[in-house]
Amino acid sequence: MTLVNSSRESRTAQFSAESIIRDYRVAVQSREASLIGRKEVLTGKAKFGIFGDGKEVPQLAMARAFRPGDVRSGYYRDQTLMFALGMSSIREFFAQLYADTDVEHDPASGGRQMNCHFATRALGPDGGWKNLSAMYNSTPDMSPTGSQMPRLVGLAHASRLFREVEVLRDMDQFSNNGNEIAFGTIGNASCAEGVFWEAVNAIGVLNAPALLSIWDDGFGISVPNEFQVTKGDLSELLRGFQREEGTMKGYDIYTVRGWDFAALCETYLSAAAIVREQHVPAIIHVTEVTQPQGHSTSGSHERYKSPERLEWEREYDCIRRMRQWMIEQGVATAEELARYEKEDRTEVREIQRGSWSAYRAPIEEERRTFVDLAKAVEQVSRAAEEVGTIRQGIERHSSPFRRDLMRATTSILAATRGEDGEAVEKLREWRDAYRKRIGDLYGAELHSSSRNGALNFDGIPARYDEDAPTVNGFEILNACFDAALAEYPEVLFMGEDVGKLGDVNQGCAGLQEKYGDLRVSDTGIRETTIIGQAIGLSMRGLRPVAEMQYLDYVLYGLQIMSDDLATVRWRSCGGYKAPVIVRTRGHRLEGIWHSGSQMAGILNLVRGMYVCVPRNMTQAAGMYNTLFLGDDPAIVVEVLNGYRVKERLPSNVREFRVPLGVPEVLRSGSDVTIVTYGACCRVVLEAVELLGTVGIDAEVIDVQTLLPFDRTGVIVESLRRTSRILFVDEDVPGGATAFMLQKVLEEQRGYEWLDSEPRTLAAREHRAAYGSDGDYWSKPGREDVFYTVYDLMREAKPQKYTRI
Ligand SMILES: Cc1ncc(C[n+]2csc(CCOP(=O)(O)OP(=O)(O)O)c2C)c(N)n1
Repeated sequence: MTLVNSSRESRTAQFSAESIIRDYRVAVQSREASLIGRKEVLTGKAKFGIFGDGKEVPQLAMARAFRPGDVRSGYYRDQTLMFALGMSSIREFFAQLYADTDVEHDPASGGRQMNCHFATRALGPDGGWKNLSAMYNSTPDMSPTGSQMPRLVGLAHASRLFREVEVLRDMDQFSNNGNEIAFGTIGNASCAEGVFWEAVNAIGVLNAPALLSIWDDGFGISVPNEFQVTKGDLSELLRGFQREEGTMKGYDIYTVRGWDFAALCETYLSAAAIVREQHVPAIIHVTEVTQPQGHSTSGSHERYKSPERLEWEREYDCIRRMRQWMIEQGVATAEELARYEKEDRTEVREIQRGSWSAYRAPIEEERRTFVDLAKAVEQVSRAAEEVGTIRQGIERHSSPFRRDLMRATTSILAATRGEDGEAVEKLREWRDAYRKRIGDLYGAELHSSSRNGALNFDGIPARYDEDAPTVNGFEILNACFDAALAEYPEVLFMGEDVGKLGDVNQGCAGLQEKYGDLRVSDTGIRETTIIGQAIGLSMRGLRPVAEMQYLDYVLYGLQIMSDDLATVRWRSCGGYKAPVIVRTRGHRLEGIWHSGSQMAGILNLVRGMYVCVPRNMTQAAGMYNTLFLGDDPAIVVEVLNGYRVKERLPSNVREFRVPLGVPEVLRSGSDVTIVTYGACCRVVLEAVELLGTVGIDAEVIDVQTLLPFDRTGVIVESLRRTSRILFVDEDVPGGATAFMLQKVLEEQRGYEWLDSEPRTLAAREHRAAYGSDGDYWSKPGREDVFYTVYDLMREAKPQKYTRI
C-alpha cells in the first residue's frame, strides 16, 4: 500500500500556474454552489439537497487523470469532477436542484432525480449511441448506497474486451483499443455494503481497469467508521486485495489525504497511467475528507460531531489548504485569489438566479393561462366568489408548482359542477391537455421510444423443412445463440457455468470453444455483479446476455435489476440505455429453491424491463431473436423442465421472431378461457383434454410475455366469446395471476363480458416441497385445473355438469 503525501516529488511542479488557478476556481465555484444550494432548500425553493462540499480538491486531481472515452460510476458527492470536466455545469446543477423538467436544463434526468445525481447523455435524439470514445462519460447516478458498484464491474471490463477480443476492434465509437478507465467513487460508509465487496472482488478477478476512489470523511451520516467496517480502517481492510510486486493480479492501493492537492495529483496521475496501460485496477482511499455542511439538508452534523472534530474540519478544509499551498508555492498571491473568489461567488449567484428563472418560466406561463381561464369562469359562474378565492390563491402564491395549478383547477371544476358554459368547457379542456402533457413529461422513456424499441419488431413465424430434425429443447437455444454470436460481435454470454460447461442445461454448449472465453464466459457466484457487469458492458455498446442460474437466485440480482437496470433509461430521461438480456430458468424442478416461480415479485419490481415467459425453447429462441434486435432490457424465464423435451428445429432459427406482448391461442374452445404461461401451458393443456371428456370445451391462451401484457386484446376477445375466465400459474395466490386478472378485467374492460366470477388458480402459499408428491401438492396440476374449471361450469349449469 502506498501512502502518498506532498513531500514526495510532485507532478504539480509541471503544471502551469494558470491551470492550477483554473482548478482552484472550479473548486471555489463548486463550494459556492453547495452553499447556495443548501440555502435554496432551507428557504423552500428546492425540496432536498445533498452536496459535494469537502470533496472538491480530490476531484480536481481525479479530473486531471480523466480522459475522453473514460466513464464514471459515482454518487452524489462528485459535482466538482463533473464541473471540472464539463460533464455538468452549475446551471444544470441548479436546474436539477429545482427539479426542472426541461431536459435541456437538466440533461442528467429531466427533473426526475434528486440534485447531484449526475449523468451525461450517451444517446442522440434518435436513441442511437453518440461517439462515446470522444466524450467524457458519466453513467446515471442512483441513491441506494453502493449501487454504483455493480455496474462499475462491466464498465471497466468492457475495456478489456475491446482490447482483447478481435471482433470488437472496429467498435471505435466506444473504445480506443481498451484504453478507457472506469472511474468509481463511493463513500466510506457505503463500503460496509455487500455489493461493495462483491464488486471489488469481481473487478479483481477480471483484471478490469477500474480506478475506485473512496471519499472517507469518517462517517456515514452520523455513524462513525468503527461501526461501519472492521478495524475502522478501509486501507487496512483492503490489504488482501493488494497485488504483489511484479505480479498482475490484484489491485494497486493508495492512501492519500483529501486536502493535499499535490499528493492527490501525484496519486491520481500515476495510478491512472498504470490502470490505463496495464489494466491493473486501483483503489485510492482518500482520507481526512470533510463535510462542511453536514450530510444533507435534512439534519445538522453538529448533533453528532464533536466540537474538536468540527474545528479540525474547518482547519483541514481542502479548499483552504489548497489556497495556502498555492500561496506557498507562489502560484498566486492571497490578493489575487481573493479577487477570483469574489468574482466566482458573484458568478455562481447569477447563474443560480438564471436557473431559477429558466425553471419558473414555463410554469409562470401556465399560471397565467390558468388565471385567465379561471377569470373567464368567474365572470359567468354561480360560484364566482369561490372561484375568485381559488384563483387569487394561485395569483398570490410566490411560486406555485404545477400540482397547485391542477388542484386549483379541480377545485374550480368541482365548485362549478352542473355549469356547462364555454368558459367551464375551456377550463376542462385545458385540464385534460395539461394532465396529459405534464404526465407525459414524467412518464416518457420507461421503455425505448427509438426505432429500435423491442416492440417495433413484428413476429416472423418459425419455418420447418420437411425433414426438420426433432431435437432436445436446449439444442434449439444452442443453435439460436450460436447464430447470434456469429452475427453480432457485440453479443456476449456470461454467468455461472456458462463458459466451459456451456451452462447447466447446455444452451451454451460448445460456444466458448467457438467464440473464446471472453465472449462466452464463466463468472463467480455473484448474481448482483453478474447483472451489474452486464449493465456496465451494455452501457459501453455491448450486448450481454447475463445468466442467473435459476429463477430462485434472481432474488440476489433483483435489487440491482430493479434499482439500476430497469430505471436506466427512465431516470436519465432517455439519455442512457442498458440493453441487457437476463436469461434464467425456473418454475418447475425440485424443492424450495429449484422450482420457484416468484413472477409477481419480479414483474412488479422491474417495470422498465420486459418479462418474457416462453412455454418452450422454440418460443424462447424467438423471443431472444426479437430482443437482440431491440434496445430494451428484458428477462427471459425459460422452463426448467423443458430442456430435454423434444421440439422441431426451425430452419430459420436465426431469423424467426416471437413478438413481445402478443399472446398465442394454443387451443380454441367455446366454454371458458384459460390464461396461463410458461410451464403451466403443458399442465393446462393436459387438463383441457380431460375436460373435453366431460363435455367442456376450453380455450387456452399462452400470454408469452407478462410485460408487455397482451398488446393486441387477444384475451378479452376470447373472453367475449366464452364469458368465463380462469388465470393459472405457479406463483403465490394473488401473485402474477392477480396481475393478469387486473390487466384483463380492468384495463381491457373484460368485466363487461363475464357471466361467471373470474377465477385464479396459483400454487399454494408455502414454497414448493421436495419430490414428485411435494411438487404435486404444492403447485397446480392437471386435477386442480380440471376441478376449478368443472366447478365454474357446474355453478353456471348445475343440471348439465353434475357432481363428480
Ligand atoms: C441502501 C441505502 N441505505 C441507506 C441509505 C441512506 N443513506 C444515504 S447516504 C448514507 C450515508 C452514506 O455514507 P458514505 O457512504 O460515507 O457517503 P457520504 O454521504 O458520507 O459521502 C445513508 C445511510 C441509502 N441511500 N441507501
